[in-house]
Amino acid sequence: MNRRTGLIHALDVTDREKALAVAEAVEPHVDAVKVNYPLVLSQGLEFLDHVPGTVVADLKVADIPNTNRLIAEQVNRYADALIAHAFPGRDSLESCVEHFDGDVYAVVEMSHPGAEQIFKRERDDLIQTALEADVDGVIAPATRPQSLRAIKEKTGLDLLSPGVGAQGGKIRETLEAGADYLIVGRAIYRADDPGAEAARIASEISNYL
Ligand code: OMP
Repeated sequence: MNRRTGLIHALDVTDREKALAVAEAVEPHVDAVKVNYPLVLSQGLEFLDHVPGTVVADLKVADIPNTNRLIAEQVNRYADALIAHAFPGRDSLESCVEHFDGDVYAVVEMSHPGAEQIFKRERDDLIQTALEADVDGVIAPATRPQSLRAIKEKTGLDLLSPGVGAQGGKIRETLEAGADYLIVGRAIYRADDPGAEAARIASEISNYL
């Protein structure tokens, strides 16, 4: 993905008109729009054809290699990047890398409090799996800048970081810890003026990149 603003909007909106309006409004200020199950399940994969700019399909693909292949082949037509879990293992992740035409990003530590239970403990193995599968970047938490720093040091890969805003992560801390892109959802799509809020966040990011 080409970094222009360092901002990715998580369009976790299920209403069609609202999703279209937000996608249009944020487009000048973001490097990509990330879509997740709430939007894909409510509007269908075909809806992604209406999202302007670069589309990241956050389907957190996490299955056996053959099923991952089938998923990647379905998403190829609709998205420029795909998010997959590293925990099913190297063969599963490699299947995404092999069969998805765009960038593949692997989740190595999640941002929510429950991720302390398993992800944090297994992080180094997940990083190793991501590196062996030759992914294009990793997803790591803005809610834990120390983890971010360690993940950046160990991978040297592009780091896409969710958790700024609604989950408590801070823009400056996250970028200083090594994030290359911030993934921001609710702080933007719930704002009175999502376009203006995306512009404001992109401008703040530009101070630190
Ligand atoms: P907000 O918390 O509303 O800014 O949204 C964050 C977005 O990032 C949502 O789409 C989450 O599903 C996603 N996300 C996380 O919040 N934490 C993670 O550890 C991983 C992701 C993700 O893979 O994008």
